[in-house]
Amino acid sequence: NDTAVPPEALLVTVAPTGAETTKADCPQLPTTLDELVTAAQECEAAGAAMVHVHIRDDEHRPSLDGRRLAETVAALREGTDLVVQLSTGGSVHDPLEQRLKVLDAAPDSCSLTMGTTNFGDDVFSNPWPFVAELYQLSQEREVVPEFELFDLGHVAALRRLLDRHGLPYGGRVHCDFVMGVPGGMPGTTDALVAGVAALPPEVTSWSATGIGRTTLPVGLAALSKGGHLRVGMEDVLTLSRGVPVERNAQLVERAVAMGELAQRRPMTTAEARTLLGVRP
Ligand code: KMH
Ligand code: ZN
Repeated sequence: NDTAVPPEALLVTVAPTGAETTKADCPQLPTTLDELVTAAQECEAAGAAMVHVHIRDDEHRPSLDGRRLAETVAALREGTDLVVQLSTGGSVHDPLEQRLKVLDAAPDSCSLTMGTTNFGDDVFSNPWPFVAELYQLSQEREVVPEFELFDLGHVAALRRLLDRHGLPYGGRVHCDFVMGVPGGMPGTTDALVAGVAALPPEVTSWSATGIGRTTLPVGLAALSKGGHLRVGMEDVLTLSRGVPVERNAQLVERAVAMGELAQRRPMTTAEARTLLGVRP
C-alpha cells in the first residue's frame, strides 16, 4: 500500500553489466556469474535494492540463454536479497522471440521498453505487438515490469498500453527514464521534467538514469523531482573524465551520497518489494 514506503526512501537500482561494453575494453565489467554475484553483493551492501541483469556467455558475449538466465536468477536470490530484474532488451541483435523467453527464468521483475529507438548506429527494436505480447506475458507469469522510457513517445505508449491491457501484476506501475542514448531523449533536466509531466496517472514510482556524461545531471534532476535512481556500468564507465569505474559499488555509493544530500535514504529490499509489488 502507499503508506508502507515513506517518501524519503530512495530506490537505487544497479545495472552492473549491460550488453554494449566488451570485456576486452573493460576487464572490470562483471560478465561471469561469480563476478555478477560479487558485484551485486557489494552493491546491496552499498545501498542498492534492485539489480537489472544482462548476462554473458563463456566468451563474455551478450546471451539470452535460458538455462544460464535461470541459474543467474537462482544465484542472485541465493547470494543477495536484491529484487532481481532481468533485461528483456538484451542486445540490439537479439531476436524478439528470444527476448520473450526471458520470462521463463521467472525473475521478480523484467525490463519492458516502450518503443523502438535509434541506439547509436543501431536500432533497438520494440514494435507495438511485441510490447503488448511481452506485457501480457508478464501479467500471466506474475513478473513485475519496469517500463523503460527512452523517449517522450514511449511515455505516450505506456499510457496506451495501460489503457488497453490494464495494470501490471502486483498493481503498481514503475518506470525508468533512460536518457542520453544517442537517438533517444537527451539527458537533461528539461527532458526529464517533460517526461514526468506526461506520465499516466497509474504510475506509482519512477527512476531515471543518464547514459555516459549525463549520469550526474540526470541523477540530480531525478532527486530534485522526487524520483529514484538507476546507476551502473551498463550506463556509465567513468566516475569523472578519465577516471574509470572499477566497481559498480562505487556508482551505488555515489548515488546514495547524492540521495543523502537530498535527505533521501536508501530503500531496503523489503521496501522495494512493496514499492514495486513484486511477489513476496
Ligand atoms: N541493451 C539495449 C539494447 C533493457 O535492458 O531492457 C537495451 C537495454 C534495455 O539495455
Ligand atoms: Zn539493460
